[in-house]
Amino acid sequence: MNETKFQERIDAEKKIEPKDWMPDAYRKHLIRQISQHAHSEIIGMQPEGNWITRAPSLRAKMILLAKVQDEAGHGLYLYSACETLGISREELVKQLHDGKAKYSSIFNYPTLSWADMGAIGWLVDGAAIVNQVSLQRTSYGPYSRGMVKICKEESFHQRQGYEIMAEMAKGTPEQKAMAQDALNRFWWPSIMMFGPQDSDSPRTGNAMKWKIKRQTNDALRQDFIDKTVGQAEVIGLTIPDPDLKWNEERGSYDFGEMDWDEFWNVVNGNGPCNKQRLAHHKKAHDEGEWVRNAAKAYAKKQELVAN
Ligand code: BYC
Repeated sequence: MNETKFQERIDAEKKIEPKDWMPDAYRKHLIRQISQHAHSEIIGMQPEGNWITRAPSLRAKMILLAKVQDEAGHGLYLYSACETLGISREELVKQLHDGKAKYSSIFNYPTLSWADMGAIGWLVDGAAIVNQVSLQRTSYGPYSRGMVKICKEESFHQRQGYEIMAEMAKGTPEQKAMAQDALNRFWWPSIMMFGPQDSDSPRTGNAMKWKIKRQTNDALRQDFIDKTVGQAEVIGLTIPDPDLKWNEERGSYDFGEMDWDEFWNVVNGNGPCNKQRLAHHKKAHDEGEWVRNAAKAYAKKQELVAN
């Protein structure tokens, strides 16, 4: 297969599978995106893991534990999908530790109160779903199939977050204020998850041509905002954007300017928690070395027994 045939296949909505011929640039683009997605799931366990020991009830603790475990599972599906492109898990983790691979900007913000668990589930998982529902139709087979399973679990996550916010919003004035404060802090970083504006997004051109991305950053961001504003209204919370206004003509909400300096600062490693998140990952990785060695030794033994 050559590049023209490859593009024809993409245009005909046929999936590309691991053993199919693909241009090197397509393979590299996918390795970058899928690995960053995997790292986001794993690093994303940290801000929520922070609240497992302080959940306000046994029920809340069980739900949060299950959610954080799900995120680990999502990371594993995504690392596996990425490995089908011919890169090892060790190399992927090394790229994360060396700062070569990114992970979602959102996880570089601290979680200061229990309401932040609500805001993350509602907004961060909500934003992730909007992106991932679109990625279910991505052109690379293993990534696309991984997204189907991940989206099912994400909808449960989104609802658990919204439930926390709804409960707190109808609680005492202090609880409602905590929920509003979490929304105030997480709103802008959540809509930044969709990446830079289309005019400033160097990867979008190829991603759309190869149908890796099915919608642009701005289209997905708009979709998320349009879905979420009404949900805030239902529970009596206010989206912290004075420019947010329904635009009858577009059939969508207009919204205010994001702080792009803040966005790039966080993406480039200088957000409030970047150093802490990476240091924690490295420490956990080092401490887990004996587990990886034991697993490898066991696999080797099984291989010897089988032969
Ligand atoms: N954060 O040309 P662009 C979750 C980078 S986690 C950091 O638009 P692209 C969850 C971008 O990588 C959900 N970096 O790039 C887990 C690029 O840099 P490089 C995570 C960002 O790839 C636990 C540069 O900026 N979801 O579900 O076309 C608990 C230029 O950007 C960000 C995914 O990863 C950002 N926000 O578009 C709860 C989805 N935005 O690589 C929830 C898969 C941009 O050239 N990924 N950059 O050095 C994607 O859909 C796309 O990669 C993005 C960016 C929309 C993120």
